[in-house]
Amino acid sequence: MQGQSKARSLDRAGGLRLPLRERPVLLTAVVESSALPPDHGREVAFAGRSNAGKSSAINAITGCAGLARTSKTPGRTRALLFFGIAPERRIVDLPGYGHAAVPEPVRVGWRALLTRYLARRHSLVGIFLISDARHPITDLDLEFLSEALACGRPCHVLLSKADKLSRSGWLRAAEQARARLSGLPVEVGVSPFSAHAGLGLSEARGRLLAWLS
Ligand SMILES: Nc1nc2c(ncn2[C@@H]2O[C@H](COP(=O)(O)OP(=O)(O)O)[C@@H](O)[C@H]2O)c(=O)[nH]1
Ligand SMILES: [Mg+2]
Repeated sequence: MQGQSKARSLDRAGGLRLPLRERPVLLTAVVESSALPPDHGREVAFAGRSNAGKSSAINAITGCAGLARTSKTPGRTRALLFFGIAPERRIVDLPGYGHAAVPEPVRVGWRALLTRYLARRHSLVGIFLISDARHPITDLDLEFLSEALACGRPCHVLLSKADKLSRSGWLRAAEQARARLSGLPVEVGVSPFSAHAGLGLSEARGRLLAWLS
């Protein structure tokens, strides 16, 4: 399934090389642990609240518009979406948390799936947490990060939609986010990001490739 990769241009950032598929593909959408794809190779997950900009970040970072569908309706992604971007290399779009309209039993199911995934998945080598630059890092974000770090997963925060702020606005947002994360047991980097304007894009690609290489 993951054959025929052709080198594409994501490898410019940081001089890292990874043969990327010409077209990343949706491998599978998973709603229960038993359906996870084989746990070998490496994968990087994108987490965050519903509507934070996860799917847009995936599309921008892979340079593949429309790969992860983006939506103005929060809470649409109800499964872990696995995208193959190179042989044995995957990106995972995690279900967004914090959407009030999701019924409690569904939410409990997601939590259980996510907890298990974070704790047990050998190929999970890094996590981008996407958080809207216009809003403070939420308690749910902190909870997620604490859990992921406790499972030994390196995390990096992308402050999304930075194009909606002035430069001084996103610089301040990054500073406030760093202060908010300073109590975590492991240092978590914070970068302003815009899927629409390309801000922070090559840095994010460099980090993705470093994790996946
Ligand atoms: N201005 C701006 N809007 C964005 C950006 N990234 C995402 N959005 C918008 O935010 C909404 C939610 O984005 P989406 O990627 O679907 O979020 P997800 O629910 O976390 O996957 C959509 O309307 C996007 O167009 C960005 O960098 N800049
Ligand atoms: Mg999404």
